[in-house]
Amino acid sequence: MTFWTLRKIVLCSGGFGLATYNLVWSDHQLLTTEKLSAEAKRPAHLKMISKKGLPSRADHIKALKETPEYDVLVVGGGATGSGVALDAVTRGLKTALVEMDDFSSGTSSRSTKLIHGGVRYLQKAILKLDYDQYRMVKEALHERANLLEIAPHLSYPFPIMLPVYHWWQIPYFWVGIKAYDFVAGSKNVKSSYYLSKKKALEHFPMLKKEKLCGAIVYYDGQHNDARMNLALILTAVRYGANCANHVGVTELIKDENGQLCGAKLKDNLTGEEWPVKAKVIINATGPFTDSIRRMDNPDQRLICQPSAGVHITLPGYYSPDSMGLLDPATSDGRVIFFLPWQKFTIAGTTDTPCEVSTNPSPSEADIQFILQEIKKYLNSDVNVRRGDVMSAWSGIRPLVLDPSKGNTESIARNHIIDISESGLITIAGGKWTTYRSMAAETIDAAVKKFPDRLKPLSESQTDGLLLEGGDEWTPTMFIRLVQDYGIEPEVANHLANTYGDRAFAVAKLAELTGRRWPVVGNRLHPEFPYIAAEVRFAIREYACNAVDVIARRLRLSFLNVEAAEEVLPKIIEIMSQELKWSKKEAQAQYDKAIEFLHTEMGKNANKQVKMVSPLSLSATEINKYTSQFHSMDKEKKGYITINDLRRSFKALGQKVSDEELHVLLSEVDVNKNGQVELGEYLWLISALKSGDVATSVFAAAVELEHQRETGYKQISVERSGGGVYKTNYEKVAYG
Ligand SMILES: Cc1cc2nc3c(=O)[nH]c(=O)nc-3n(C[C@H](O)[C@H](O)[C@H](O)COP(=O)(O)OP(=O)(O)OC[C@H]3O[C@@H](n4cnc5c(N)ncnc54)[C@H](O)[C@@H]3O)c2cc1C
Ligand SMILES: *[C@@H]1O[C@H](CO)[C@@H](O)[C@H](O)[C@H]1NC(C)=O
Ligand SMILES: CC(=O)N[C@H]1CO[C@H](CO)[C@@H](O)[C@@H]1O
Repeated sequence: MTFWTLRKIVLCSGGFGLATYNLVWSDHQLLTTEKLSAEAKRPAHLKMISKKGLPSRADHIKALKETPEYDVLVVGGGATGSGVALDAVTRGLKTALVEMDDFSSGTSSRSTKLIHGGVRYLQKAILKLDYDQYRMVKEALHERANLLEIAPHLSYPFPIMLPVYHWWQIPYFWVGIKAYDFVAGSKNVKSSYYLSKKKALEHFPMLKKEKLCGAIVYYDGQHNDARMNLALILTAVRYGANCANHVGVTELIKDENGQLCGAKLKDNLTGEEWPVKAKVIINATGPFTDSIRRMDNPDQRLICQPSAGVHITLPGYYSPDSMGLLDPATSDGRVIFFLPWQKFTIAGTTDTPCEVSTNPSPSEADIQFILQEIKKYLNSDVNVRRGDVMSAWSGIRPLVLDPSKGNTESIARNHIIDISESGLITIAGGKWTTYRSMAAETIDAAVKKFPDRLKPLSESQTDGLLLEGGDEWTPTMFIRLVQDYGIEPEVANHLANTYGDRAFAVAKLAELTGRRWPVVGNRLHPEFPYIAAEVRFAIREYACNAVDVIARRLRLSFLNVEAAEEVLPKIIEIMSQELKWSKKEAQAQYDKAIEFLHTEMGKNANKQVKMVSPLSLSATEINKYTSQFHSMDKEKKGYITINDLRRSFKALGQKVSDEELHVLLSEVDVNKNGQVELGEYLWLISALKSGDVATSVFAAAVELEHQRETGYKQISVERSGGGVYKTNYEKVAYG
C-alpha cells in the first residue's frame, strides 16, 4: 500500500461523509413537514368491520358475485397487490383483490426475508451525488422502520456482519455504513459498529479466520415474508375488502369507449366463472405483469426483465442465532449471504436471467454453485455438505425496464406505475420493503388519473397502521400462552411470533395432549414447533389446499422439505375433516403437494445425494460386509463411528487418511447423526468399490480410489456445468 493509495482512501472516505451530509441536509426541510402524528389523525371512516371472526372464503366469493361495482379491483395477492388493497380500502374505497394461486405464492414468499433500505444503492447515490437514488434509500429506510412498527410480531431488527478482507477497506466501509445510519436518522434501527477480527470471530465463530481483517455490523430488519403478506390481506379484510385466493382474472372487460370497466374471474377450486365490475383495475401480478399488459394490448413493449434468485436452507449451525453475514463485495459483484431464519440458515444467492413461470424450480447447478461459494467463507469445522441442503427455492425478480424511455426517475425509484390507454394501472418492480409506499403511490396515481371515478374519503392511512396480530402483541406475550393454556414455551414462542395477538385464537383450537405437560398442543413434527391446531386455523386464514399450509401458513417446506413430506399425511387428515375431503380428493392433495415439494422446494435436486448408486454388491458381499459391520459394532450400538471405520478400511487393505475419512463420514452419513448405520455403511463400501458415486466431497474422495484402480479421471462437477456426474471419463496419467 503506497502513501498515495492511502491518501485516496482517506479522501474518498472523507468525501463520502461530506457528500452524505450534503444530501441529508438538502433533504431536511422536505421531511420535517411530513412528521405528523399519524395515529392522532385517523379519519372517522377508518373502522374495522369485522373485529372477531374473519369472513370465510365463501363469503368473499359471494360478495364478489353480488357487489354491483367495486371502486378498485386488484389483480395479484403478493406483497404489492395486498398492499394496494389495504391502501385502497383504508381510504374508504370499495375494494376487491383476487389472487389466482395462494396469497404470497409468488415471489413474495421466496424473498431473502430482509427488510432493507439498500446499502448498495446508498453507496451509488453518494458516489454519484444522485439525489433520486438517495431519496429512494431514504424512503426505503422509512418503510423499513414502518414495517418493524406495524407488525412487531413478524418483523424484528436484524444485525448483519460485513466481513472485511483488506484492512484499507475498513474506513471506507465504516463511513458507508455510518452514512446509512445517518440517512435513516430517527428511523434508524440500531447503530452500526466496528468489530476487530477477534471480536468478529466471537460473534460469528463459523467464519474462516484467514485473510479476515475485521468486520462491520449494521442493522436492517428481517421478517416472515409469507406471513407478513397474509397479515396485509387479513388486515384489508378487517377493514372491509373482499379478498379471494385461487381466483384468477381470465379476461379484461372494456366498455364501448374502450375503457376498462371490469374483469372476468375464475374460481380455480370450482371452475366457476363470472364477471365483476370495477371502476379501476390494478394489475399487481409481479413478474407476470407483461402477460397482463399484453392482454390489455398485445403490442405492449416488455417492461419486465425477469431473473431468478435461488436460496437454500441449511442447518442452524451454519450461522449464529441472531446475526447474519453478507458480503456485498464479491469480486464479480454478486451478493453472498448467510442469514439465520426460523432457527435455520438461509444462504444465497444466484442471479440468472430466466423465463417467467408459475412454479420456478431451483436446479442442482444453482445449489452446487451456492455451496461452492459459501464454502469460501466458513472454517473447516463447518463441513459444507450437499446433504445439509434442507430446502431450496427460486424466486423471480421482476427487474423493471422502463417502457417510456427518458423517464429515468422511475428507474431510479426501482418500480414503475404505468397507466394504459384503456385505464389499466400496472404497478411493478420495487421490493418487499417498499410495498407500502408503492401501494400508496399507486392509489394516488389512480385517484389523480380518474378523479371522477374514485372518491376516496381520505389520504393514504397505511403509514403506521397496525397489521393483523400486531395490536396487543408484546415480546413476552408468549408467557401467557404457557401459563394460561399449558403450551410448551418453544411452541408458545412460535405461535406468538407468527400470529401475534391472534395466537390465543390458535391456542383455543389446540387439543389436549393427554399428557401432564404440555397440556395442549400436539406437535405435527417432533423437530418443529408447529402444532395441529395451526392447520385448523390455517383454513380460517383461507388456506385451501395442503400446499397453502406447508408453504405459507406454516413455513415448513422452506425449512425442511423432508419434514414437510413427513407431516403431509397428518395435515391432509386434519384438512379432510375440516373441508370434508373425500378419499380421492385427499389423495389428489397429497400428490399435488409432493409434486410441489419436488419441483419448487428442491426435493428432486436433493435426491441425487440420497443413495444414488444402487447397491452394486452381490448377495455374498452384502452378507460379508453386514457381518463385518456387526463385528465392528462391538457394543451392538446399531451404528459405527469414525474409529470403527478407520479399522475397517485397514482390514480391507485400503489406505484412507484421517482427512479423507472425515470427509467420507460426513458425506455418507446421510441422516446426519454423526454415526454410520448399516445401510449407510453398505452404500459406502459399494460406492467405494464401483466408483459410481454422486456428489462433491464424497465423489472427490472416492474418485481417488477410482483413479488408483483404473487410471481414469472423472470429469468434475464444475467442469461438466454442474449437471453431469457419472459419464464422461477422460484418461489421465495417474502418478
Ligand atoms: C430472490 C429474491 C429475493 C428478494 N429478497 C428481497 C428482500 O430480502 N427484501 C425485499 O425487500 N425484497 C426482496 N425481493 C423483492 C420482493 O420479493 C419483490 O419485490 C416482491 O415480493 C414482489 O411482490 P409482487 O406482489 O409484486 O409479486 P408476487 O409476489 O410475484 O405476486 C404476484 C401475484 O400475482 C398473481 N397473479 C398473476 N397473474 C394473475 C391473474 N391473472 N389473476 C390473479 N392473480 C394473478 C400471482 O399468482 C402472484 O401471487 C426479492 C426478490 C427476489 C426474486
Ligand atoms: C385450476 O388451475 C390449474 C392450473 O392452472 C388447472 O390445471 C385446473 O384445471 C384448474 N381447476 C379448475 C377447477 O378450474
Ligand atoms: C385488468 C387486467 O389487465 N387484467 C389482466 C391481469 O392479468 C391476467 C393474467 O395475466 C389477465 O388475464 C388480465 O386480463
